[in-house]
Amino acid sequence: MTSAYVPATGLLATLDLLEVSHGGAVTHVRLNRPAKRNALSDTFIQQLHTCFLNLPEATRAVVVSGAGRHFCAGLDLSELVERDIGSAVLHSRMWHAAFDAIQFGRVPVVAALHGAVVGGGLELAAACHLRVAESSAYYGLPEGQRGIFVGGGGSARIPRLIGVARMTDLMLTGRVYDAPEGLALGLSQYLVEDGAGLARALELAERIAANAPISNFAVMHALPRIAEQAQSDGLFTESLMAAVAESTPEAQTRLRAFLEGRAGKVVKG
Ligand code: 1HE
Repeated sequence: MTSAYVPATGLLATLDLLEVSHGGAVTHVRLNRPAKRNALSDTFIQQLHTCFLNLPEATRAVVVSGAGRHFCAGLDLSELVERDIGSAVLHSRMWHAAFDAIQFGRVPVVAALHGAVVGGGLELAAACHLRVAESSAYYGLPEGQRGIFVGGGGSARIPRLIGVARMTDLMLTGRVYDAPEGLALGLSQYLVEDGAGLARALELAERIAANAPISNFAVMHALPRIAEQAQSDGLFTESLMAAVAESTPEAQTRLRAFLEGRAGKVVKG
């Protein structure tokens, strides 16, 4: 499936820590620093940010994967030199901006995970909208052992996936979850054999890309916000979002297609 993908040109092609390619409406962003297990240097974070701010107009969904034996080893520890408090806050905020551009960007993002998904690598995976894990994937937050704390949005995003108690356990004890545990706990939504993750993620992304953009937007932007609202506020937000989506010409076209027997039925997977 990846063979149909063509390398990005222009700005995205200049991002040397990423390998970006396009296959129609799906863009594949591969973390491309395998010799360092895709450890996230400052430049790497900036390139990810640039990439997600500059996705082509035609992109409707993205897949993020990692080159080499691991998805991502997290923060590049070699850059963790002494920082004063001000620059440490700005460093963390740089990660937040980049990962917000993923979570609250224009299109849904599917992560294809294998090997180590640790520290900032897990924070990156948590900023994506769906996660497909290969059997080799494992999850950890070694920040506790390194004498630091999460700074890439993990404390806000990971408990929303697995709960505060499980994140506390990962950080205090250095516990590592394997791929089946990750599936059961909600770190991934899909579990596939080794080597099958990227193809599955691309297939899901293609399915996502076929949805109406306004529906995908609502899922990405309204769902997490409604989850944080009081129920009555959430219900009101839902009504507004539903009304916006329903009133688009694309919704009208799609509804008519179903009623006239021209659209697919919901069938068992
Ligand atoms: C690195 C990093 C890194 C590898 N920063 N250089 N993250 C961690 O604490 C995880 C640290 N890494 C590991 O536990 C292991 O490297 C792995 C389990 C991910 C992979 O093991 P392995 O045996 O495949 O590779 P390796 O031999 O350990 O590493 C290969 C090279 O990558 C080696 O460099 P080389 O020059 O000796 O070849 C490693 O030093 C280098 N490398 N991981 C820098 N993380 C916003 S806050 C986020 C806070 C965090 O993310 S803390 C968690 C950091």
